[in-house]
Amino acid sequence: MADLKALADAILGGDMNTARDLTQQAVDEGVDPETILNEGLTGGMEVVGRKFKANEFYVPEVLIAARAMHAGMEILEPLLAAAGTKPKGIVVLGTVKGDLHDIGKNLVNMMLRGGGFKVVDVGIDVAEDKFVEAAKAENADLVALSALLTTTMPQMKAVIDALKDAGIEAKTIIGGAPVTEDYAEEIGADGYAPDAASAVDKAAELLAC
Ligand code: B1M
Repeated sequence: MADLKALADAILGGDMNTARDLTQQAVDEGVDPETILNEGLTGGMEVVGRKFKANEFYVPEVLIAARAMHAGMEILEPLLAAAGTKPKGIVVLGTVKGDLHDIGKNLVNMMLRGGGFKVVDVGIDVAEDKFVEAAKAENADLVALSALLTTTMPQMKAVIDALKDAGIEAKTIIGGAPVTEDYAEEIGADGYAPDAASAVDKAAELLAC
């Protein structure tokens, strides 16, 4: 019988093959894909996020857990799409113009996906007009900005201003090593998250989901 707790544990342990097998088994046994997602994959990633925040997990463990989650998601995604299951929200995510750092951004991407959000990753060195374009095209609920350099932080304000000028009502969240809660307030961002796991909590808070 499908064991979603074992699936969550496989995610936590980064066991990609077991995660894939248990997801397939649950699907074959007729378990609702959304239940498999919420109790198995997202359930596992939630614990990963908590451990990461508590410094019990480090970047490699998170990456390995995310890889296991992706193995399950590959099976579930077409089924969820066919069933018309809506993500918790649509997030446009990128590293701002002039900044090539993407490791933190990619972690945020994985954690948000693990948390049930659809993420449109626009990449690195992304100018404000590209964020605006993507937010419009995707009908984004949230625009998430990463910056690792003190010299590129001001670009976050440029993006937020450009979104406002374009009349886009998506919420904004910022993060990255030099960024602070105070800076988020100063530039008019709706939220700040110090790490990838907190980004999921903040996204859920901002989108009330
Ligand atoms: Co660069 N670099 N780097 N670098 N680099 C830093 C950031 C730096 C602190 C190193 C230092 O001098 N001690 C320094 C910045 C100084 C400053 O501005 N105050 C620096 C510099 C100066 C530079 C260059 C200018 C160096 C040069 O060429 N002279 C250059 C700039 C290039 C550019 O971007 N235009 C440069 C280049 C590079 C590499 C390309 C070599 C490489 C990037 C590779 C890559 O990303 N693919 C690199 C790296 C690896 C680093 C360090 C060593 C590590 C960054 C990292 O990936 N950390 C970094 C020093 C350090 O941090 N120890 C450094 C791991 C990652 C998981 O953490 O990205 O902080 P982080 O993400 C965290 C949180 O910040 C948060 O969540 C993540 C984890 O939970 N977070 C968010 C991030 N984005 C978020 C978004 C959110 C929420 C949370 O919501 C949307």
